[in-house]
Amino acid sequence: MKRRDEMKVTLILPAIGKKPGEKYLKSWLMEPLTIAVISSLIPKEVDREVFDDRIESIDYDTDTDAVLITVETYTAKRAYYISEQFRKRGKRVIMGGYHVTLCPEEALEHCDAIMVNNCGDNMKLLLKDLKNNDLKTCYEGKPCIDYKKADRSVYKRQQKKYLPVSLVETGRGCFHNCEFCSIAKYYNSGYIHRDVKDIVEEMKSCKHKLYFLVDDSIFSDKEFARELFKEIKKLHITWTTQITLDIARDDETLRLMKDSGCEMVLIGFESINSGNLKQMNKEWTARLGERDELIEKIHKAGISIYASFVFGFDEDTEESFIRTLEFSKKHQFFVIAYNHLLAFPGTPTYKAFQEEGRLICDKWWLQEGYTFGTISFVPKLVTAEELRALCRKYKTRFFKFGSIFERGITCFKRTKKLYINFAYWCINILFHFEVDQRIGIPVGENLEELIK
Ligand code: B12
Ligand code: SF4
Repeated sequence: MKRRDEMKVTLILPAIGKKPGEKYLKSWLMEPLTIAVISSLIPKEVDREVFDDRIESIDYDTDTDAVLITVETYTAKRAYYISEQFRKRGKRVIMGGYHVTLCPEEALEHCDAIMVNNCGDNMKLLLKDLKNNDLKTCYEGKPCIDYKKADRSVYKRQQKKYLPVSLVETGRGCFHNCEFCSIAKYYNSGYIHRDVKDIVEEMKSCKHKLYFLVDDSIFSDKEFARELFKEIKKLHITWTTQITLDIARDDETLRLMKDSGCEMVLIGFESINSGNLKQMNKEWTARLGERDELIEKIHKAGISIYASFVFGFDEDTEESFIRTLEFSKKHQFFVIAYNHLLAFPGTPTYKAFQEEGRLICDKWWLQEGYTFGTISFVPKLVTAEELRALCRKYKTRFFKFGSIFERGITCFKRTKKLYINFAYWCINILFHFEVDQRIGIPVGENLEELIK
């Protein structure tokens, strides 16, 4: 219960959905960094509570002055439901995040106010208006990343339920402009990073010794990346991040990265078909030169690769899956993602599909009965159902035990570090079982159940 004179806010991370009677998908259970960063922007004198919808029930009757909900496209349906519950009880609801920035009008139909773009200094203004009962409908943030340290105290209650990885943000945005990517739209193809000192100080305060440096493309600012890697080296830790393939063209930075404890990088290859890369405006990766050679360089530097591919572009057929699986096996990737293309609102891909009349449902994220893995557009050379089945089929092949075993031997040859080999087996076995677990998860459903 809050004191009469103090202000209290309730921060909520909505979940995507879950199958009835089952727990939330394990690999989605990372520390809720967005909530920790928002909390760090709220002055100490304001009381706060957090509900992580993925793992706990939300108390809709909580005594609070305002409810702040972060919204991604996949969580929009659930966010709107949660908002409705609070508004029915007379509480004010404010929403922010990717989906709200990309679809502000839609979000405003479901809450009292929105924050567009990053929060930063605008949080103070929002809290002042809340206190004075003068809430505006829209707060326009700007791309920024100027906080000192995420407030990790918000994880404490539920720490054991999260994956044992510390998320620390280093940068936001990316200079590229891939047509399907929400980040390109949200950050207007720009990149911003935090101060190296702040990052390192925050890393020192983290619980786990394995770090995920949250960045859309850490090699966007080479000077910054080099300086950061030099400082991280002093911490003697192990880390991973998202990067573009062009890192392999810079031997010196690649070496610094490895020396500072980087053991794996996530690279979005998206497609090995040049026509598809052209369609998505990512043909620059093909222009980098021999893709195989660059991958080899990263592996030779002692860094594993989490390779991400997207299927459903205009030249994709089953042949693309066959070739991608061969490519993945040839390079013995640590782990892969074979996702289907998604038309995220606000992206050029969305606009193109809409203009071509290829969207099966305009607002698929709110569609009744929509499940994870459902294709929301009409692909060119296969049907939507075939595309969904092909993603499942080839993921299953990559993660079958024989393939895990074979790649496990390569992993051991590439690194003798026991914890990396241990991580390899844990992740691959988890993904083996999750291929079917994630397909068909009803978006926005079964989240009031007690099993979470
Ligand atoms: C870490 C991460 C994950 C993790 C954990 C996700 C989680 N929610 O816990 C994992 C690996 C599990 C994951 C999975 C997926 N992810 Co992800 N993920 C990220 C990543 C890299 C970082 C998220 C983060 O912590 N950011 C740091 C915080 C501080 O930034 P922020 O969220 O933008 O918050 C700031 C502002 O937006 C604003 N704000 C946000 N909310 C609110 C609320 C209020 C009230 C206010 C005032 C302000 C405000 O203020 C904050 C501070 O400035 C982002 C990309 C990115 N750079 O953010 C993608 C991203 C969020 N993921 C994305 C996607 C698509 C997915 C998947 C669907 C991929 C897939 N096909 O399976 C799944 C979905 C599962 C899920 N959501 O749990 C997309 C979402 C696009 C969209 N339109 O919604 C993003 C943007 C990546 C991209 N390239 O487009 N993801
Ligand atoms: S390189 Fe990655 S982060 Fe950058 S625009 Fe393309 S998909 Fe988005």
